[in-house]
Amino acid sequence: MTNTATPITRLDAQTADFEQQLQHLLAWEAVSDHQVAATVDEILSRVKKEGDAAVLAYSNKFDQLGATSIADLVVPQARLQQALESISAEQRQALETAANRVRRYHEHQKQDSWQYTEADGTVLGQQVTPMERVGLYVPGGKASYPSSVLMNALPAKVAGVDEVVMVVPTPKGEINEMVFAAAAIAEVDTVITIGGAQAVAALAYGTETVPKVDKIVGPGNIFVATAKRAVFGNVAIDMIAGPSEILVVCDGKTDPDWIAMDLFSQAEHDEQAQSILVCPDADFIEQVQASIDKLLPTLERETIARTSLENRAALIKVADMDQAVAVINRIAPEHLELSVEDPQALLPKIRHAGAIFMGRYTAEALGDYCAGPNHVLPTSGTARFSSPLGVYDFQKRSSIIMCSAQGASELGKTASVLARGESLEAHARSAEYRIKK
Ligand code: HSO
Ligand code: ZN
Repeated sequence: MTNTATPITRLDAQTADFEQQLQHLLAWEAVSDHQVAATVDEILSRVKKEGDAAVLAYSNKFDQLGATSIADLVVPQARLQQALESISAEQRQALETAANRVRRYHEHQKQDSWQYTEADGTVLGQQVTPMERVGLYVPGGKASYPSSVLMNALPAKVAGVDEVVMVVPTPKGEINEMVFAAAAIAEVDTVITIGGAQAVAALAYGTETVPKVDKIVGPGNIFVATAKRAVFGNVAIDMIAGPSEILVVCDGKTDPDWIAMDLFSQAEHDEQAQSILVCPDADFIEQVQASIDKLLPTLERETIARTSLENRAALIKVADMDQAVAVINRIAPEHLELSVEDPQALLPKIRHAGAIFMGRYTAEALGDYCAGPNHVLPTSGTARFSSPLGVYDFQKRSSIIMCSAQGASELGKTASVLARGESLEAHARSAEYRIKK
C-alpha cells in the first residue's frame, strides 16, 4: 500500500532562520472588511434608533423567519425544559456532568471582598460585586456548540450575575435542541432567537423587548465580531477570538496515534486552526506523520482538517526540552499539551499558554467539554497578556476607604502638600479641614 504523506511544514528549532520561519507560520491576518464594517454600522444605527422594529426586519431578512414581533422570539423557560427532556438520557447526563464540573471549578475563582486596618485606624478595602446583566452570543448553524453555552454562562452565574440573556439565531427557524438544553442546565434567564449584528446591537443599546446588558460575551462570525468591536465602550466585551490552536510537546514516548488525533482535534474546527507538534525525537516525528497519514482519511471532517494541517500545522524538531520550553513561550499557544513523563517538572518553566494539559492522558478534548476549566481561551499569542474566561470577567471591584479621625489628620498633611503641588486649592483645604489642631 502506498500512503501519500500529508504535506505538513517541518521546522528545526536549531536552524539559523527558525525565528523567521516561525513568524511566517504564526502570521494570521484578522480580516477587516470595509464592506462588512459598513453593513454593521448601518445595522447598529438602525437598531439604536428603531429598536425592536429594526431587529425584527433584519432577523426576518437574514434568518428567513417570518416573525411578527421580537416578543414572539423570546423563548419560554418551559420550551427550554422541553428541549432538556427531548434529548437522549445519555446526552442529558453528559451535559449535566460537564456543567457540574465546570461550575465546581469556577467556584474556586470567585474573588471575595476584603478589608484591612492601617496603623492610624483607617480601614481600606475592596468590595467585589457581580455585573447586573450579561449577554451571551451563541452562533447558529454548524458552529453552535452547547459546550460553549455552558462555558460562557456558568462563570457568569457563579459570579452572581442577576440576569444572563442569551441570543442565538435560528436560520429558517431551525433550533438546536442541545443548545436549548444546555441553556436550561446553565439556568440562563432569558433566551431570544435572534442573531447577527442586530442581536449584538439590541444587547448593547436595549430595545423594547431586548434588555440592555453590561457585557457581551461569546463567539460569532465576522459580522458579530465587527459589531462587538463597534459597541465596545458602550458595553464591555470579551476577547475577539482568532482561530483555535494547539501545541503538543511530546518526549517521543506517547502513542503516536494519540498525538495525531490530538492535533486533528483542533484542525477539524476550521481551516484556519493551527496544530503544532514540538518534539526532540526525529524518529517519533516520523511516526506521528505516519499516524496522521493513516488516520486523517477516517475523519468525517477530513477536508477541513486536511486544509488546516496543510496550511497551518507544523512538526517542529527541537534539541531538547529546554528548547521546547523556549518555543512554547515564544508561541504562547491557546492550548498546550505536555505529553511527557514528568509534566510537573516542566510546568514552572511555562510562562505563556491559555490552558495547560498535563501528561499523556490529558487530551485537550477533555478540557473542551467537561474537565472543569473554561474552553474560552486567549488565541493568537494573546496568552502573553490575557487569561481564560472566568468568574473574574463578570465581577468588578470598588475600592473602599474609611478614615479614622487620626487617619484623616495624618493623611491630610500629605494630601494638602500634593494638592498644592498640583495647584488644586480646594483639594488642599478639604484635606486640611480634617487636620486636628
Ligand atoms: N476547542 C474550542 C472549544 C470547543 N471544542 C467547543 C469543541 N467544542 C475552543 O478552543
Ligand atoms: Zn475544540
